[in-house]
Amino acid sequence: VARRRTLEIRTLGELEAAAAALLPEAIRGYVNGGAAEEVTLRENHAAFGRWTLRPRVLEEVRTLDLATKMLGAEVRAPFFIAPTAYQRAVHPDGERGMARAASHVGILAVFSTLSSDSLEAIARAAPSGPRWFQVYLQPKFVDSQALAERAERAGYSALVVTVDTPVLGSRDQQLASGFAMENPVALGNGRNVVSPPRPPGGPGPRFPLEGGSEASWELLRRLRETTTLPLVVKGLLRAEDAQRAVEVGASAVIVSNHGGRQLDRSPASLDALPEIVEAVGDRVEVYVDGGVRRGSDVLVALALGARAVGLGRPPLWALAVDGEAGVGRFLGLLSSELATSLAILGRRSVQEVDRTDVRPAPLGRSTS
Ligand code: FNR
Ligand code: LAC
Repeated sequence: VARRRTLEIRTLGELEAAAAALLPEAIRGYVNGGAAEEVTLRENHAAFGRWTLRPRVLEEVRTLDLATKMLGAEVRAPFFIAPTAYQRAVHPDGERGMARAASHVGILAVFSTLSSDSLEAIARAAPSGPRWFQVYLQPKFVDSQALAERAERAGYSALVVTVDTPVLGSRDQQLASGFAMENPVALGNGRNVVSPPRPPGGPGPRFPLEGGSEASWELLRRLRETTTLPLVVKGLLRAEDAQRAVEVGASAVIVSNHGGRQLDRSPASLDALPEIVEAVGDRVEVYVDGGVRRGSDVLVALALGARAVGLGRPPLWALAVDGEAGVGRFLGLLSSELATSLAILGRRSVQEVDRTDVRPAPLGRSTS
């Protein structure tokens, strides 16, 4: 299949199609697949269609400002690259290309414990960041601590602890495509870094999770005490969990269902956002990821109280299509869509967007 020239790509939808046309089936199944029947995967995007944006007219919008701050650091737009594993599986530029493209335009990128390049190599590729490191709690706490220390030394400015993955979800599409989780690309952070365990097999009644981590609120508190980096807790869908995360010292939370890859029938991330903003939004920054595909989606999330939104699959599609240049193109596209929507909404700055800018769509409105 011929690669499409990136410049011909005008929307994230076209990017998805271009990536689908060139990725081998197994990699496509891994990237695009969700858990089980993929109800949550579909709902993630559909949830945005349940809100309307309310334009304000004749506002002075000649200069548009997309910049905001995330944990005190200036970022050029209120969206970031969510952590995704094994980026070299989609393109040889891998995490280093992703880091360079994001850093070039001042967009935050978060890198996974399961990166195909080492966290140090990623940092060297784009020394100026902004850049955070995502931690999967390891079976032994000392190994999680070691990852945290390496990230701190390499200049990452926050730790994102993903807490929604005691075991990987049942990924029907991924399995059907033939993708094997075991070592698809060399793990950049070392052979002893483990991925969350695969779902247990065999008849019950007891399922020891081989290679599982002793994740607990107490361990999160210990991690908090052993690092000077701010802690961001990723993968929350309930107000009471967000409260506990703040109690153990999180500086921010990411409302997320892992891109619909974990528990099918868990709520769309956007649907869980309001209760979490209500519970902790006055104390910590709240971000959300899952299903963001348009500049107008970003505005809806901001209006509902998110400080910024993460994108997981779209930057991978961009990387697949044209490596580092593709990611640059993707970031440009989303920024320009966001600026367009912001102007027509009648807001000069993304920081001015508030709850009055959205209203629930009338029931029965069709969603995408
Ligand atoms: C992910 N995600 C993820 N999250 C995480 O904390 N660590 C990881 O290693 C990964 N790996 C990963 C791989 C792939 C292929 C995907 C698609 C996702 C979840 C990711 O950070 C994010 O929560 C979702 O991808 C957001 O949903 P969208 O933007 O893909 O709809
Ligand atoms: C995934 C894991 C690795 O979603 O986070 O595939």
